[in-house]
Parts: sequence; C-alpha cells; structure tokens
Amino acid sequence: MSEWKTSACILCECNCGIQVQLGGENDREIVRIRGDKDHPASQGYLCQKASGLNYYQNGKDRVTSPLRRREDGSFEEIDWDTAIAEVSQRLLAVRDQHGGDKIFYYGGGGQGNHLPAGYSTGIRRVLGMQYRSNALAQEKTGEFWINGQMFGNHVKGDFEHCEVAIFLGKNPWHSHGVPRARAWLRDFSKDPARKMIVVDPVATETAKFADIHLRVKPGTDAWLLAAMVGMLVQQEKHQVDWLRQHATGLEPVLEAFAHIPVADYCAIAGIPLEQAQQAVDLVSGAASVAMFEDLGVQMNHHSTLVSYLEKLLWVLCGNFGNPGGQYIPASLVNIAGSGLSSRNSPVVGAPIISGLVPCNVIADEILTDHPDRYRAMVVESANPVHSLADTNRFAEALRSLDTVVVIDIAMSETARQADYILPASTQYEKWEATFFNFEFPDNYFHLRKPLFEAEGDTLPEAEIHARLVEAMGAMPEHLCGELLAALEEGGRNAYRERFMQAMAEDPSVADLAPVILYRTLGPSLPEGAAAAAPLWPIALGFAMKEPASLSRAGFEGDAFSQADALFDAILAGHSGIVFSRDDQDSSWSRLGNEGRVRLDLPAMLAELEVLAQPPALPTDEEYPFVLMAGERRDYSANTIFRHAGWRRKDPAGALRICPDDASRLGIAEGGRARITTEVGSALAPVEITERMQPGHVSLPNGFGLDNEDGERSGVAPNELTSLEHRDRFAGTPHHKFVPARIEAVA
Ligand SMILES: Nc1nc2c(c(=O)[nH]1)N[C@H]1C(S)=C(S)[C@@H](COP(=O)(O)OP(=O)(O)OC[C@H]3O[C@@H](n4cnc5c(=O)[nH]c(N)nc54)[C@H](O)[C@@H]3O)O[C@H]1N2
Ligand SMILES: Nc1nc2c(c(=O)[nH]1)N[C@H]1C(S)=C(S)[C@@H](COP(=O)(O)OP(=O)(O)OC[C@H]3O[C@@H](n4cnc5c(=O)[nH]c(N)nc54)[C@H](O)[C@@H]3O)O[C@H]1N2
Ligand code: SF4
Ligand SMILES: [Mo]
Repeated sequence: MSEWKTSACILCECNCGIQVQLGGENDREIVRIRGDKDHPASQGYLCQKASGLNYYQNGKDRVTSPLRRREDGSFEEIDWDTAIAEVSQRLLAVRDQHGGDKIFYYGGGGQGNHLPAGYSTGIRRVLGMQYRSNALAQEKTGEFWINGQMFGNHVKGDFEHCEVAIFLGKNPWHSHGVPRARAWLRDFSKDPARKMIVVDPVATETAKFADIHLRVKPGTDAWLLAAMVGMLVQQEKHQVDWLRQHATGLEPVLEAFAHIPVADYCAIAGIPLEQAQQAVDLVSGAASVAMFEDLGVQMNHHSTLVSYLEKLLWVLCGNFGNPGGQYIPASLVNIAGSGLSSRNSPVVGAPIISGLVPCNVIADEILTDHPDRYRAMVVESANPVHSLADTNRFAEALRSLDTVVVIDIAMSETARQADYILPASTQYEKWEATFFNFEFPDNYFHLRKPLFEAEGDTLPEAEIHARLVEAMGAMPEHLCGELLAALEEGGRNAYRERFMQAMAEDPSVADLAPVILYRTLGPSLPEGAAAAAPLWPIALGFAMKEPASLSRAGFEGDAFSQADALFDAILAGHSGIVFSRDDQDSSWSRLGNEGRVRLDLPAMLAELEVLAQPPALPTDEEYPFVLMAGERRDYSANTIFRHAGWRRKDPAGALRICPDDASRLGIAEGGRARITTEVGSALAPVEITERMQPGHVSLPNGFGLDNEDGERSGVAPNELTSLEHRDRFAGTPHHKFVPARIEAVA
C-alpha cells in the first residue's frame, strides 16, 4: 500500500482534513480515506460523505481538453493556444463593442476551491468587468447586509463554548457548518448544563437532539421571531445595562416591539405560546447564546427581516463579544463582505450586496433588449444552470449571449451552454485552499498540496488566468522582469519593495497582482506551489491588520517578518495551520459603528408592518403544498459529484411527504408522485415519513444531473423553481417555499 497523503474534503465549508492512499491504475484513484488527526479544526473527524471522494476525482463527464462549440451545438477539441487566443479575442471584442460592464463573472469557487476567484481579478480588470455574482447571492446576502449594518462586519456563533445553541432553518447533522458537527451534536446534547433550540418545520436529525423544537409552519419564522423579540421587550428581559454601554438605537427598537401581538403571531407560526415562552426564558436566562441561521430561513419568505429579528433576539440579551456568544472571526480574505453598493444592477435595478448581483435577476438582465444587458459571461467553478432558480430560463439566457466561457473540470449543465470550455485540473490535481475560515478563538487555514498529476490537457486556474491576461496583452512583462531580478538579487525584501512601488505607481497592478505573483514569486516556492503565491500579500495584509492575533498564534516580529513567517508556515503546513489566536477583545476591535452594535435599522423596523398581513400559506387550490426544493441529506453535495454511484442510499432522491397527505392523495410507500409547480413538473419516488408536517414536502439538493452517458438520477430542483419568488431586499430566492401540486402516479 502506498503512503498516506494529506488533503481536505471539498464537499462542504468545513473542509475537514483527510489522509488518503492512492491506488488503481497508475495510482490515479483514491482508494482509502481517513480523517487527518493533525488538522486543527476537524481533528480526525469525517462524515460519511468524504468516503466517496474518488467519485469526484474519477467521476463522470470529465473534460480533458479545451472545447469549442460548433455551429450545430456539438463541441470540438481545440488546443490551449487556440482556446486562449480565441477566448481573449472574443471577450475583448465584447468589451470594445459594448463595454466591459456587459461581461458578467459568475462563480470563482465552490466548497473547496477559492483560489480561482482570487486569480480572476486579472481578467476582470483588463476587460473592465463590473458585475459579478456567485452562490452567496442566493443564500447569504440578506444576512450579510444585516450584519454589515448592525456590526459593520461578519458575525458567527461560538458553538464550542455556548450555553444555549439555536439552529434556525439549519440542519447541521447533514449540512455541518460547525466543525465535527455530528460529534458535537452528540456531546452537546449529553451535557445537562447546555440546551439546544431548533426552529424547523421538519423533525430533522438535529431537531431530535433539541431540548426545544419549535416546529414552525413553513415560511412563518418572521412571525415567530417577532413574537419572541416582542416577549423579551414586553417582559423587560433584555439586558438594559449592557445595551446602554455597547449598543445604539435601543429606544426605537423597544418602541417597535412594545405592541407586537405576541399570542397572535405565535398562533400564525403554529407554535404554542408556552413553548415560545420557554424558549425566550432559556435565551434570556443563559450566560451565552450562539445562533446559526441557514437556508431554511434564508431561502424563504421575509428572509432579510428574519436575519434582523434573529440577531435582535440574542443581541438584546447581550450575546456579542462574550464567551459562547457571537464573535467576529479573523479573516485572511473576507468573502462575506457586508456593504450595499451605491450602484444597483444595470437592468433590473436590484441592490448589490457584498459586490454580488442577486442570482435571481441575472437571467432577466440578459433576456431583454435593454441597452445595458449583459452580452457575455465567464463562469468558473460553479454550475448556475443547475443551481439557480429556473434552470431552463438560465440556460436560455446563456445561449442568447455573444460569448460564454466556462472553466470547469466537467461537462456540467452550465458547460453544455458554453461557447468555450476551459478544462481545469481537479482540486486534487493542483494547489488549492478555501477562505471559509471562520473559527474562534483559533482560526485555521489549510493550503492543500496536489495528490495527482493533472489529468489530460487540464490546467489549474492560476495558469489559465495568467495565460488569458498575457493573451490580452495586459501582463506587465517589464515589471515581471524587474520583479524576478529583484527576487534573485535581494530576496523577498527587495521583491516586496519593487512590488509596493509598482502598486503605488499604477493602481491596476493590485488587480493583476495574483497573476504577476504567480509568474514571478511562484516559481521560487517549494514543491511547485506557484499557485499559492498570492497568499503572500494576503499574509502581509493580515499582519498589518491583526498583529496581535498573529503573534498569539506564534508569528512574532514586525509586520514583514510576521507575514513571511505566516506564509512559509502555510506553505509547509500540509495539514492546515492556526493563523490567528483571538481573545474576547478581538471581536470588539473588529466591530464597526465606532465599537457599538447598531440596533435600529429603520427599513427593517418599518418592514415589521408586513406581519400584520397573514402569511403566504399554501391555500391555493392549484398549488396546495409547500415544496422545499433542495434539502441537504446523507448523500447530497451540491453538484460536486457528477457520478450517482457515490450514493449508498436513496439514489433517486425521494420526495418526502407525511403519512396523512400520502394517504389522502393515494400514494403508497415506494410509489411515485408527480410534482408540479408554476414553472415545471417532475416525477419522483416517494418516502412517507413523520418528519414532514401536513402540506409540506421536500426534494433533495443537487440531484438530477444529466450525465453524458444519458443517465439522470433524480429531480433537478431548479426545474421547479421560479425567478419571481425572491426577497424584496436581498433578492434571494424562496427555494424552501415553492408552491406545488402533488399527485399520485400509477
Ligand atoms: N449533505 C450536504 N451537506 C451540505 C450541502 C449539501 O449539498 N449536502 N451543501 C452545503 C451548503 S452549500 C450549504 S449553504 C449548507 C446548507 O445547510 P442547511 O441550511 O442546513 O440545509 P437545508 O437542508 O437546505 O435547509 C436547512 C433546514 O431548513 C429547514 N426548513 C425548511 N423550511 C423552513 C422554514 O420555513 N423555516 C425554518 N425555520 N426552517 C425551514 C429544513 O427542514 C432543513 O432542515 O449545507 C452545506 N452542507
Ligand atoms: N433549489 C435550490 N437550489 C440551490 C440550493 C437549494 O437549496 N435549493 N442551494 C444553493 C446553494 S446554498 C449553493 S452553495 C449552490 C451551489 O451551486 P454552485 O455554486 O453552482 O456550485 P456547485 O454545485 O458546487 O458546482 C460546482 C461546479 O464546480 C465544478 N468544479 C469542481 N471542482 C472544480 C475546480 O477545481 N475547478 C473548477 N473550475 N470547477 C470545479 C463542478 O464540476 C461543478 O460544475 O446551489 C444553490 N442552489
Ligand atoms: S463535514 Fe463531511 S462533507 Fe463536510 S468537509 Fe467534513 S467530511 Fe466533508
Ligand atoms: Mo450554499
């Protein structure tokens, strides 16, 4: 057997450390996988999904050569020089004819790979691309916006140390999001001093661990949370002294919640008043409360308002900057962002949060004759045809563009709509990393070394982007020569000085920095880690911003030496390293708003008025059910695996429905049902289960991929979802609340 090599699982944001043995023909397969005990966050933990990773590395539909679309829609192989030259020419032509703001960038990273987004700043600068988006703009932007206003930063709950844990529309048993989630859930629930509240219409695996399961009616969380905040305020259970010291805008909030009809709102949400009261008492009586809101509320009615209410609930009880409450993580690269752009999206006029155009408006900004419509798109490391609402309309939008370039490892549903497919090496064939680094008090970064040589004619994104910038004539070759000379003669110090001088002279150098670093500093890095070169200025940025956290993590000296030491440790630390060690003050020093929490958000307080109207419950005769389109389950992982063989159970992705609904509709266990929505219709096998409540059905996330061999397993959820149903603030979709009709199929 071969030696154990280290890497990470790439299936969810936890990116647990793995150790693998390679085997099979030419050692091209991952044959054994175990948890890496040296990984500082996962400490040897893995969930059942990681064992299938060879289905990613050796899955179906791999693209191994650049491809160009022919007139008849089929693809032909071309060589890299041709591909890079033609892609560059076509994008430059769109820029010259229509303006670079008509070229849209989508994606840049999935659950395991965030280096591509870093590299993409080069072509985005050269082409003058202004608009971009990714999956965060169909889940997290509402929460980011609220966080930005209240805290001026991204906040997270400290589940490691909290007394009370709340999961709101979140099922960590399956979806993780906290390290070692299953082990954590088991340990937490055994500790009599700690309590868990789960808000979920479904009796999930996580809900079974809860001390209080608030089994809301789908889509009514805003009423429940408004009632809970109302109880706190009306019963004067909020922490007045703490709030006077650490927050602003308390009075308007107290006023707004003084007359919330608590009992009525609980009734609307389907929660007994006493149970809501128990939950409020737990929250207000606890030394610390940690909260995690996720897709159950973020892809649902009133999602931005819910984010605000959720935060009021814990912050009114003083749960920021305390052990076990919420903290602001140290960040090497802040992928969350929080600001609202001053500019809206060009056609629909949608708000742009964290620099991201809401996913649900992109197709509408293409399928129009508006002069500002997008004309071309670069999609990288994402599968928006499958993952965004209304699959068919998004595919139609892509086909109507002048030029679509997809950078992917596989022939995805999105790649099928491309004019050019540039084949990337997999995450196990190149250096990779993610910026999902949100832990506290220690925070971690893991640069992964390749396990395999690149397959066929594939290239890492770093190389693809460098070649594109070069072909566009925008690589500053003279500067690169000087940087190489400086590095050779004076080492990293001389190199740094030359680089900083160049950036001061020409602002475009900052955006080109990743490809310049890759071409100049890159070749000097150990073990061929050229693609990691952009981490060096990132380390320097962190040293300038957070010298104390860095020095507590063991990196001493002035900013330059701290940064060099951190960068070298990242390069050498194949199981991940601690880059930041915080203390309680760290969160306070990262808090915006002059060090105080801002409580009163006028737009949100005004929005409370919508709760006077009844919720959009499914009363419609045509679509009497609420369909949750995209539940996380044992064997779902976005569209990272294209080979259904990895699923050890439920390969076709059953529609889950409660026994009463099933018998009323005449559907038997093992039978099939037709699901029909405003935009589409699909067939699925049925699982009858008490976990669902009446009127609520669910389909899994990530199913229904079309393999090149003609296989399709399960329902593609976004063939059933619509672009129209979206949040009025953040534009995030209502994927967890799709009006649907269910019928038995003989
Ligand atoms: N196994 C697996 N894990 C994953 C992924 C995967 O594809 N598969 N994807 C990863 C990604 S990208 C993400 S963003 C996370 C998402 O992780 P989660 O948000 O935990 O995943 P979901 O299952 O989509 O939705 C969470 C819960 O919301 C509940 N819910 C539905 N409607 C409502 C409602 O009206 N109110 C409330 N309060 N709850 C409701 C559902 O019952 C479900 O339990 O998972 C990550 N982890
Ligand atoms: N209806 C409904 N829709 C949903 C959801 C839902 O709950 N319901 N969940 C949403 C959520 S939370 C998310 S995060 C999105 C996820 O959706 P997307 O952001 O579109 O991401 P993935 O499905 O992870 O697709 C990743 C793509 O990257 C490719 N890839 C893998 N490794 C590499 C690599 O190293 N380089 C390159 N260039 N490509 C690579 C894969 O082949 C795949 O095509 O889906 C969303 N869509
Ligand atoms: S929790 Fe599971 S899916 Fe997520 S990274 Fe760890 S092993 Fe992979
Ligand atoms: Mo996600």
